[in-house]
Amino acid sequence: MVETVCLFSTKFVGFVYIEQIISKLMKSLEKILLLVAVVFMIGLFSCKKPVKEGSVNIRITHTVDGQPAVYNQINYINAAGNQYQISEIQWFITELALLDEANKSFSLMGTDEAWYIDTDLEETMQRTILAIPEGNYKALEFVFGFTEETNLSNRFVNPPESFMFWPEHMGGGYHYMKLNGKWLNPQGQKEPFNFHLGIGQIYDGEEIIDFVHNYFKVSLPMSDLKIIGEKSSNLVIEMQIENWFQSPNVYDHNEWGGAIMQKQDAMRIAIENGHDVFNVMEDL
Ligand SMILES: [Cu+2]
Repeated sequence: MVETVCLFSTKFVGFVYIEQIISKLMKSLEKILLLVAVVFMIGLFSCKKPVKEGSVNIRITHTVDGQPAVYNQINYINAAGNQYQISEIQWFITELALLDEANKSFSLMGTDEAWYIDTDLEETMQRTILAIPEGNYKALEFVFGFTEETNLSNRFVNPPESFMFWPEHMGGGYHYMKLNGKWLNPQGQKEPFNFHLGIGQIYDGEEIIDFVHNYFKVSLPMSDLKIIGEKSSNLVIEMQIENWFQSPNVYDHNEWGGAIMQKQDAMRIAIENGHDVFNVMEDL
């Protein structure tokens, strides 16, 4: 009897011991499975390579006949034969974007953003855009001025942008550009011109019967801009001032006078001439 009890208890102890081993093995197996799962997940994520990003620095330059513009001197002659000078240029770029080789557009500014450029304010003449996906880009695109949807009155509350307002009764919103200068009139006198572009008006006599949104989209081909991760590339957007006045329409200050904000015909030919005003170069 005693023996049986002993035997039983030995068997019992042995059973408990095996159970403990199995339990330990299970726990180890669980740990191994967890480890395998973690390693698998890490592997999965590391297979998807993170997109490398580079940056681009964009500088604006204004030129006349291929040379940097010189201000406040009657030193230029346009296609119409007007002798003229440039005093200052203030203008807006919106919807700036890069176009990649698959025609996919990468936006360089928010839809509610505008880049104000002013030849008297050096800090407005360049900007750096970060976090551009690595790749080859074939064109730079932007809107000259504002689209109808974004040209909203009172969107700028502070100068200098707010100084660009376009009078409400002429269509509101903002000037796309103020290109101010002087030309020598037929009497040989210096006369100021405000070559201002924005919303045009269609008149029936004195009454305005319609508005014209004169903005245009610019697409500037580049010879393959490479954005390389953690590196900065340099682009220059050039405004070739003389081209506002020459092709396809010869713009004559004597014909249009000093103020054109209420002359849609003058603004229309300026906008048509705008097709080859801009140029982009890679600054190596
Ligand atoms: Cu104006």
